[in-house]
Amino acid sequence: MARRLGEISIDINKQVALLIDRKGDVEYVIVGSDKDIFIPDLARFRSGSGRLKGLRCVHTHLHGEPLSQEDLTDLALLKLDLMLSISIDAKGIPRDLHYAYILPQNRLGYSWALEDLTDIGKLDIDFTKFIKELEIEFTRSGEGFGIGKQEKAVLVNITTSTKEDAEKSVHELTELALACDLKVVDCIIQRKIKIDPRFLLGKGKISELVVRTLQTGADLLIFDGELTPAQVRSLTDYTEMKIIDRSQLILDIFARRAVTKESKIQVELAQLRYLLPRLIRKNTAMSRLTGGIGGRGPGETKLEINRRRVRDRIALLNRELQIIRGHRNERRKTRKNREIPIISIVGYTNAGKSTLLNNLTGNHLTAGDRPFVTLDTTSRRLQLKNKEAIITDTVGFIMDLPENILDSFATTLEELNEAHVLIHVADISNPGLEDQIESVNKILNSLNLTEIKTIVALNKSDKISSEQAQNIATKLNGIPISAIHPSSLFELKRRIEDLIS
Ligand SMILES: Nc1nc2c(ncn2[C@@H]2O[C@H](COP(=O)(O)OP(=O)(O)OP(=O)(O)O)[C@@H](O)[C@H]2O)c(=O)[nH]1
Ligand SMILES: [Mg+2]
Repeated sequence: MARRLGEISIDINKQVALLIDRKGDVEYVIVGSDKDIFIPDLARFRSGSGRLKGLRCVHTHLHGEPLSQEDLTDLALLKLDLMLSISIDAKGIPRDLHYAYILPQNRLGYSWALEDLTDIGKLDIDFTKFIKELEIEFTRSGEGFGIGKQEKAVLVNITTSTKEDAEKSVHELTELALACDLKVVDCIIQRKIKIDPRFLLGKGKISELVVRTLQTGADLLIFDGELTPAQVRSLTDYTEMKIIDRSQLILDIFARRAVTKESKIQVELAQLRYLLPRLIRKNTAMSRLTGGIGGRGPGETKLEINRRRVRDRIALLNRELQIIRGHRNERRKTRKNREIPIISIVGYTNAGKSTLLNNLTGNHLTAGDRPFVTLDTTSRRLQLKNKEAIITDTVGFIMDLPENILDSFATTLEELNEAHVLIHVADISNPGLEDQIESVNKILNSLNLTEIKTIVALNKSDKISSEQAQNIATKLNGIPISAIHPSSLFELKRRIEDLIS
């Protein structure tokens, strides 16, 4: 077959390639140029997580060159079993031979193995045995893909800012992924001067990424940041992987945590708003497949209906929210008539807001070392020296809170307007403390809440030395507290009393 390929290649002065399956059947014959080949879409062939495509590419090279960078990129991106080139001499006779395959684990920094043979006659592999053993090794390095229920994720951060910022951001993304019950198997950070608008990464980096997902048996890639619908599509097409972004991850956590009717509706609204522009995008691709030019294909009609359904659902949910809020407004009015001061706790997620409310009031709201435990606003009575107040716990904030979430929770958060005092709780032990305070302030600013008297409570000060805590408190003009030690709340209570009397 190699001889025949050589004759044809010389005749037409073009590379010729065969894609051969595991049974040895030729699935494709591809004619390229004299320097390269273009492999068609192989989406119909198998390739689950951590699995190879089941196809090997055997092709001719006309100028005695070894495997090209593009050959190796194809190997990785298409998850081919093997990429093999045969050099053809001027008479079309096969001479030396090069092949490469993806390694189950990086070896000496390389993600693939390259083999060169000076003579095609020396080629001696039992391919069936070879590929079986390779896949067994993949299974092992991916710790048995498909067996555990927990999905595995590779995190990807592409940034134009500093390495430290990227690392902090990835650390937070890891927490978010854990909160979604995902297992983080790898993190990739790439700093760039300019980010490619279509794929975000260079081709070489993407193929490296795909190899890493193969090696670790990962099921999905999570991009740190928000991807446009077009980016999700081109990345999905290119890598054949499930791609999600940070916003989607946050939406997912909210969906898992929502307990009350109100928060469930708010989260569903946020999800639908996130989905809507993406549905429209899919529509164009669909109509290309199903509809004729200018005509309304069946697929298009169906998606029109889907879009209308989404809009109808959004309208319905909005009406339900109105009703729920009506009830709450009543309650709030009675409170207002009695002129009870309201203190609202705000702050970054996981800062200890619920723990603080519990210890100030002797309540038992759910607290936990995960982001977004609290989604609902809860009010409790707070007995001060000679006054009674209402204290409320709210949903936590996060850097770059997705717009859809902020919109959906806007009305809940507007209630903060009625607060006489805000307690801004921040985690003093977190290396990102100042960034977190700033992003909370940004959100407070966008909600027009900067006029309200605010106390900065620097929580978890038990985790650092008291000297350190005092220094930070002076610098940021806050009160160090430890919500788990009620005895540390004395100063905070005194300040609250001062502000509401
Ligand atoms: N060491 C220490 N841990 C604390 C302190 N306050 C809270 N924590 C812990 O921090 C974690 C988060 O506390 P929560 O009260 O749930 O935080 P939150 O701000 O309500 O978080 P979300 O509702 O998820 O946004 C929990 O595991 C608490 O036990 C503290 O003063 N010191
Ligand atoms: Mg909470």
